[in-house]
Amino acid sequence: MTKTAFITGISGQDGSYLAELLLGKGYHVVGMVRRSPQDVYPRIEHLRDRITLVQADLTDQAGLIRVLSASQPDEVYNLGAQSFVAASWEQPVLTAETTGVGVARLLEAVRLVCPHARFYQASSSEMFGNAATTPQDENTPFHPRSPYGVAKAFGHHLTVNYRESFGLFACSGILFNHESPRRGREFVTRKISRQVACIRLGSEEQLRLGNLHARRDWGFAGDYVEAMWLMLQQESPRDFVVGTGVDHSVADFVEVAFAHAGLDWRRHVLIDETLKRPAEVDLLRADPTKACEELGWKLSVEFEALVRMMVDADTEEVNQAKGNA
Ligand code: NAP
Ligand code: F7E
Repeated sequence: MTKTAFITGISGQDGSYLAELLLGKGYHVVGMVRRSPQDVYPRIEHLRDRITLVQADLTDQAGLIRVLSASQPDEVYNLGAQSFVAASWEQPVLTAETTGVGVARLLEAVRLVCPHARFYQASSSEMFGNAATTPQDENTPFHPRSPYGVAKAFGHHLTVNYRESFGLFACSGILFNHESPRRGREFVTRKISRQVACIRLGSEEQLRLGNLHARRDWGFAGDYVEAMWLMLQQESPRDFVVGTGVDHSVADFVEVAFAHAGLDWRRHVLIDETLKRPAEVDLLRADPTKACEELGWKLSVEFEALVRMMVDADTEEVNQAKGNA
């Protein structure tokens, strides 16, 4: 029988890759989007005739109950969130409402409407924040450093709590940074790849960045949605850390990206103090042993290949835009 998967945040980076993965496995995919006057969702336009889109918002309880009742899913993936860490200091209450309390609304809707559905919560390495130990695994204590990290910690604990309280098949995936050519342009990797493409093609000269010393564990988003799906195929619900196990600095990303375009980054990068965060997370590195051993999860793209993939995709996109102008 065809299974139905329900995805919040389908218009985002991960939502688009997850929808492709699930369509390939024969699922009926229902994606939840916020109402948009343009009715255009660029990352999933190529899938529009194969998926069902429904309109609702993580801040609206009744809407979540309505769309889950109508779709009666077998699996629910909660990827919707205000996901930009820097914005969470400017909009802490919105971030709490969407990224934190939104999880409570969705879990309540699942409990009331489709309690047998399997539930995936998109938790984040930002919950570790100022972590006492490196690398971080499923037992590392949380010390979030941003309103976003705090909201994600609430969502994580509530997911575990609904599993323990109501017996829901609810899993929390603690995912480290994952990137792709579909990454939002405000995140540092895409900001770099996009600007390198513009500099390479002569339409820009400078790239303004904040803290170049921060270190992250960066992987390819296409690999990480596979881990989400695998978590919901297990016999029992559990939580998993997903990452590459290798960290790099923002400066490393800059260097590889500019070198790939045949440019010297020192001639183009400026430090802008206003881009530094009120509280930084200096270092995150995953210990993905449990995901590798128990889910059989594997990486397919290494760091340098990821950087090159993003620079090449942006070069093509910027080139095309110039041609169309
Ligand atoms: P993304 O590209 O920013 O996508 C976020 C999605 O959430 C978008 O589809 C957005 O819709 C939707 N959304 C925002 N506010 C909403 C609301 N009030 N109601 C319903 N939907 C709403 O994020 P991503 O990189 O794909 O990440 C997916 C999830 O994983 C997020 O929860 C993120 O916090 C988490 N995560 C990401 C990473 C990473 O490195 N990418 C790592 C760990 C965890 P619009 O298109 O309408 O804005
Ligand atoms: O920042 C530094 C910045 O915004 C990475 C989200 O997907 O991953 C992501 O959160 C680092 C930080 O990602 C700029 O200070 C320097 O140290 O790309 P980012 P993030 O904050 O790690 C986690 C796992 C999530 O869950 C989140 O949803 O880069 N940095 N200069 C900069 N960052 C940005 N954005 N822009 C700069 O100019």
